[in-house]
Amino acid sequence: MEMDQTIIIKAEPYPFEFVPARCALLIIDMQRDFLEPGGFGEMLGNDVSQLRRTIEPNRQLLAVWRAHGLQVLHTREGHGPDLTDLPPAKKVRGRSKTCIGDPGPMGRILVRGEPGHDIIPELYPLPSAPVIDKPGKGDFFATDLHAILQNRGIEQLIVIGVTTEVCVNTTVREANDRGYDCLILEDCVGSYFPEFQEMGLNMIKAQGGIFGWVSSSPEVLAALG
Ligand code: TIU
Repeated sequence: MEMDQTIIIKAEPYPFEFVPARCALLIIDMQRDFLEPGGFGEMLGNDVSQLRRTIEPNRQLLAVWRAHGLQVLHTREGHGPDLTDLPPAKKVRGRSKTCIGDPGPMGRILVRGEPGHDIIPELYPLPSAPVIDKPGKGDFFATDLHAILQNRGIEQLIVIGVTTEVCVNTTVREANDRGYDCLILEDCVGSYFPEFQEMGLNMIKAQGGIFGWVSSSPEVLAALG
């Protein structure tokens, strides 16, 4: 399979056509604090197993994507150690006793440089892959992501990561408004809440694919060969 040829993948609401060389794999916020037992997500009472089921399909897809020499970008949600980029409204949201910036089970919660903020070892970025650090839920807000994608000739995104209804949905909407086609892989995105997983995907593919397409990693792996 030539990576500059168009590939067609079975997807909803209709097949997704893409040119791998112009398509990046965007891996959203697969961070220890969201996914690991004992992290921030679990501390808030969330069921991390709902996210952890995405690790193995993501790992397999990442390995194949890298083997074809295709582009990968990783993102991390978090804030600088002085918290100057943390809106006060975000800090106090949830009225939790422990909030962003406070000491947590894996260092200061969602602070750059702390163990819990980093990406899980199973999907750790190669030194050559851009890692976008972002203060918000959307990957495009207050980051260089759009410029990086433009500079690399990327027109389409395969989006994987967590969580489906929060950072994945926000990012797909931002990407759609900037002119990118987005394919979301349902086995590679996760929500702490099964009903939000289902509806988060439905919202993307409804109305003729209002924000993008939904498929699964086996379809992409089969197409790449
Ligand atoms: N990455 C991401 O989705 N951040 C969140 O805060 N997600 C929640 O579901 N809380």
